[in-house]
Parts: sequence; C-alpha cells; structure tokens
Amino acid sequence: MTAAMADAAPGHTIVLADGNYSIGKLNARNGTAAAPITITAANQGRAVITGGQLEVLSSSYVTVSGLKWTNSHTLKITSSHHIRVTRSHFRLTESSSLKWIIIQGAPSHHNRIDHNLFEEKHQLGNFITIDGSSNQQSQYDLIDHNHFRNIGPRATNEMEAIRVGWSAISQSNGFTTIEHNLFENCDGDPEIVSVKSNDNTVRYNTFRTSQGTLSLRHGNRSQVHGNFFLGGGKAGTGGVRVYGQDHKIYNNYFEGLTGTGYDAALQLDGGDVDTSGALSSHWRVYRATAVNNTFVNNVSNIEIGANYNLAPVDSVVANNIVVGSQGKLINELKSPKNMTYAGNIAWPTGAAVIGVAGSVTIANPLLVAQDEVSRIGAGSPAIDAAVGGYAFVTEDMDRQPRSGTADVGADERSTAPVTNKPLLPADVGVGAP
Ligand SMILES: [Ca+2]
Ligand SMILES: [Ca+2]
Ligand SMILES: [Ca+2]
Repeated sequence: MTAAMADAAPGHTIVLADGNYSIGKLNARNGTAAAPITITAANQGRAVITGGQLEVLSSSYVTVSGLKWTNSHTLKITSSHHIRVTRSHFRLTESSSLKWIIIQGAPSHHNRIDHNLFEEKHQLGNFITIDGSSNQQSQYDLIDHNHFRNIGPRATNEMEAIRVGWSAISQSNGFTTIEHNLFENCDGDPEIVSVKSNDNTVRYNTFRTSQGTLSLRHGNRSQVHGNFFLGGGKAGTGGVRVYGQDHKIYNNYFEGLTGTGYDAALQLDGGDVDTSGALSSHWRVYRATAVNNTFVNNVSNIEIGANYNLAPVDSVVANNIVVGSQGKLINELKSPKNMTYAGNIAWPTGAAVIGVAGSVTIANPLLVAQDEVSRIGAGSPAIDAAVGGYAFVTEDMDRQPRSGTADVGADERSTAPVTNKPLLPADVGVGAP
C-alpha cells in the first residue's frame, strides 16, 4: 500500500484485500474531478486500519472508502481539497485525548466526510474537527449522512461530536454544511456540535437523546433549519444555543428535551462582550431570527438571556408553536432590547404559563402525533396564520413547500411528499442508500 500511495496518479484505485493494515501519509498526490485517486476495501469494512496514521497532505481529489479504522492516530486532511472520506467505520483505539478526523492547514476546501459510522468515543477530542490556517477556516466542507453515537461521559469541554472552527479563526467564513446526520447519545460536551466561524449551515439532522446543544458559539450568519431534536426525556438534552449576529433558526422541531439554561430547547443567550472583545468571549446576540419552529413538551422551550450580562438585541421570535406543561413557555431571563415577538402560538397546559405578554396567541394548535413528530391537524389555528413574511421559509420541516401564507410552526399542513424526517440508523452511515 505504501508504494502504491507514493505513486498514486489520477484514476488510480488502491484496493485493500481483507486483512489488517498500517497506513501512512499521502503527500502531494492529485487526482482530478473525473479521475480521483481512490483507496478502498475489496469488501466493505473488512480491510482494517489497525496501525499507523493517514495524513492526506497537499493533495486533491482523493477518496478513501469502505475501510474500518481501529488505529490510534488522527486522520488528517491538511492543506488539501476535494478529499472524501466515505462508507467507513471509525472506532479508534483511545488511551488519551484524540481527535479522530481533522481538516486543517491553508487553504483546505471542499472536503467531504459522508456515510460513515463514528462510535464509542470515551476520551477528549472530537469525532470531526474543522480547523484551518492561523486566520482562515477551511471552506465549503460537507459533513453528511454520518451516524455519530455514544460519545461520553460528559467533559467540561473538548468533547464535541463536531467542532467547526475555533475562536481565533471565528471571524473567517467557513461555509461548512452539516446535513442529514444522526447524532445518538452524543453526551460528551455541553456542545454536541460547536460552530465557531461565519456562514455555516446545519440542516436536516436528527439529534436523539444527546446531552447538550447545537451551539452557535462564535461567528455570525449561520443557518440552523429543518433539524429534529428528540430528547426522549433524557436528562440534560437540549436544542440550539446562540451567540453572535444575524443567525437564522427555523423549521426546527424540538420534543422531549429536559435541559434548561445552557441546555434549553432554544437559548438566545446573553453575551459577555458586545460587538468587540476577546475572540473567546460570548459575543452578544444581534438580529437573531427564530421563526417557524415547533416546541413540544420540553422542560424549557424558548429562553432569552439565561447567561452573561448583555441581553439579545433587535431579534425576532415569530411564528413558533410552543406546547408545554411546565414553566414559562417563553422565558425572558433578561429583558431583550427591541425584541419582536409576533405570530407565536402557545398552549400552556398543567402548570405552564406563557411567560411574555403580548404577541402570543394562546390557542390549542391541535397537534397530531405521527412518526415521532407532532404536526398541525385539521382546523388548527396555525394554518395560514404566520405573520411578517420570512422569505427564507420556503419549505417546512418535512421539506414540503409552504403554501399560501405560511402556517405557524415547523410544519406546513400539506399532502406533498415528506422527504425530511427524523433519521434512523438505516438512513445514515456505511449501509445507507
Ligand atoms: Ca465545548
Ligand atoms: Ca399555509
Ligand atoms: Ca408538513
């Protein structure tokens, strides 16, 4: 394998027979879009990397496919582009902190990590880390259709399933997309996924019984939409936590989450700096737009400003459905500045209360549970009731088109095909379509 890797040229395929292998570096080997360099297993999962370390360095158009990884070193993609890691099973051997895959160096871009299983991580470090140069994150990387499961027990930090960017490069634009992934029991860090740069998209993922939140920790202009957060009543399960400017959170579905504060279903948090300060700070929320989400039976639903001193500014919480039986359904722990509440429908049962005055309609949205989520039923007051018009809300959580005036909440009542739903293990990972 070592010789074949050293001589790899466009269109070369290195096929590994069943067995155990030690792997090394791939340095300055470039395929093309039409003729990539491929390293693959003759039989999926039966060529096992038990030793060595793969670093793909200063290379392009290389696909690594079908391998099982049980070695104990980080797979590095360094200063490379169009590198793909697919259909592989990662269950590395850990004795101390270990990142499993890292994309790094300048200028990496357009790498893809897809259809893999990452499981049983019990030391510090991420399944996937996207870094970059000293001032620019790798750009346009895609993380899709992976199955991430069983990371823990909980550490205070550095054990996110995925970290995108970091504080020192958080003012660079990542344009990362994280989509169609399943996270199960990813309990290692208060942040299941930590986003730390600008212009990233997290969509169509399913988070099951995972402690912590998808955290927009640094950077601006990220979009979080069409995700399912299903807590199953497990302790510490959360949704989305937000810092920084101009984020959009829409068409997400939150049910059975038990977290509060840092781990609320939606936390538009306070900041400890305003529009300048240390890059490692919690930058104040400006102009967050949280619209057309559905919250069902969470311990805490929408919270504003639970932590740090500077409350959100000029933000919008509109056209959401919140149904719950405890606490304040919308809970202002600090008074936001110039917050717009409009078009929200809340239905407090049991001991629950609305929590904010005005611009919230108290009505039963007539939810009907089916296939793990609750959608609005016939005659729901949510139908065609959205106000304000948010042009980016063109579909619903099912990826059905919004029709006429948008319905309130994540669901549009529609007979169009449902193409986005809570992901199951068969929908992701090495065996998925
Ligand atoms: Ca963290
Ligand atoms: Ca409608
Ligand atoms: Ca729908």
